Amino acid sequence: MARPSNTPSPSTRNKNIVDQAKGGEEEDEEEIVVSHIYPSFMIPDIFTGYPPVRDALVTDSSVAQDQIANECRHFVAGEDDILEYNEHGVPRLSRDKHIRFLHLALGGLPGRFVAVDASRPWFLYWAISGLTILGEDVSRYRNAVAETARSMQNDTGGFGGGCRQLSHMATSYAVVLALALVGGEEAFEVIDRKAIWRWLCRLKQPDGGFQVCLGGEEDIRGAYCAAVIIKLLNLPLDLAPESPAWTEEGDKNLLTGLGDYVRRCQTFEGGISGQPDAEAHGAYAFCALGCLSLLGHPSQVIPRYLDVPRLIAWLSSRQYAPEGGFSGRTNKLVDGCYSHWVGGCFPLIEACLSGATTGGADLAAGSLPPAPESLFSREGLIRYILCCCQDLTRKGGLRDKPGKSPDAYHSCYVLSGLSSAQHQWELVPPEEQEEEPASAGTEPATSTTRSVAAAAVADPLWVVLPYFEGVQIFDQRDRVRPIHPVYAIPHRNQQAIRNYFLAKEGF
Ligand code: FPP
Ligand code: K
Ligand code: ZN
Repeated sequence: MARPSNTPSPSTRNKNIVDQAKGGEEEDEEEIVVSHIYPSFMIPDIFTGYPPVRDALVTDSSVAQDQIANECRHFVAGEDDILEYNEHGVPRLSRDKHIRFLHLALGGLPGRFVAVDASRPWFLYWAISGLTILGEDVSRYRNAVAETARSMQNDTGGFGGGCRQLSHMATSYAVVLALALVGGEEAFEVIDRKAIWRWLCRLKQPDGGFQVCLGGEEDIRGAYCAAVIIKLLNLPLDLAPESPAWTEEGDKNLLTGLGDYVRRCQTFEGGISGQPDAEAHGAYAFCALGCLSLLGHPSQVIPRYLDVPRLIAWLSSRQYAPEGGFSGRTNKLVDGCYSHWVGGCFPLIEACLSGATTGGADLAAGSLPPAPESLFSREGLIRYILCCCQDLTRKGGLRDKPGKSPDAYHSCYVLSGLSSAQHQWELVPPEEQEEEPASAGTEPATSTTRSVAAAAVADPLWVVLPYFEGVQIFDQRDRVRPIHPVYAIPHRNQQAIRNYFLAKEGF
């Protein structure tokens, strides 16, 4: 149902904000329309009104912010004519359209895509991951992905963006995840593990971090991608002598100093930057938490290296109202992809805090309080995703924000974010973990059955449940598949690839 015709049109305050932002005319008394509560919709005021606190200083950033808040409010407040809202003011997930969009993204692309040729491995991962989250069986792409991956692999280790392109940490990460998603021996056997291990050794730096390619920049993407690759492929941690981090004493390995490198990326704002002394950004917060979560039990490792309360304050500041979605950094706009990069941080933070109740989090300076029920507004994020990020006018697919075109990248990460908003992940505390069997995980797509994700006894044990609040604002049929909070693929796929390589002796 679209907005009932007897409901008020967008507010006059709405116009005021835009005028003011443009540095416009003097207003005597700003007319404040508190909210638009449509009798037939149950939409909390926070998503139908305007932010109570606004920066009085008009800048390009504040103008852009007001315009986007305004535009998103229209969709979130139940005013759009194309969206069909349920009684909570939330539209359905157009699953079939998005599935079609992502299958098409795996086919031939128009000529202008030549500009992103070096990101072909990413397109593989984004489309296949999006399809997986939507419940599609992607094993039909096994052959094609294996062949494409083979053409991108270099004898000197790792995967480039295409045939004979330089190996890069990001493209290698994307290829490994795409192979894990299609699954099966044929896909796993493409990977030259010995070569990728040697290549990672050459990228490892004496200060603990990783370069993203030989002679390239060292940043936190390198730290996260390397940790994921090492874990999924069960690579040995020993350093080859050609590593810049190798020492004669033999006291360093691939993970030595990695936590300290991540620590140096936390900024004065509390967020995480790509490299020490740069600007905090949500994508890098996810890389930091993901990386640390692979170094041991998150409840122990995360507080050892990060100021968690300051990080939580920064992460919380990323969620806006009335939009409901997340921004990537201070004074910037909401964007659907941060549903994953920022939204995906919360399960890791929650896991870190849940250890606090059991003594897992051993902070030198005092202990962390236990996590509250939820550290962000799942409802707000779900509203932003379903109201603002679906392109229903034409071909389907998910997008950054209204007015932007859908693409595979945003489709993948908007859906990943939807998945984390719809599920609750719990981590078994380290001291209880030994008693749990390292059983194969099964996924509760829509049920309330607990499932256990454990690759090996030493790996942190994640348990996933569908998340239910008092009132569920979205249709139960729109609950998407859970994905592992660290690897961003279903835990069944994560286990399959890791177990495959765990069973191998040597390379
Ligand atoms: C700013 O873009 C974006 C960044 C500074 C970082 C982007 C990095 C990632 C999305 C992923 C990195 C992670 C891996 C695993 C490779 P912008 O200025 O266009 O957007 P903004 O205004 O929202 O900050
Ligand atoms: K952006
Ligand atoms: Zn984006």
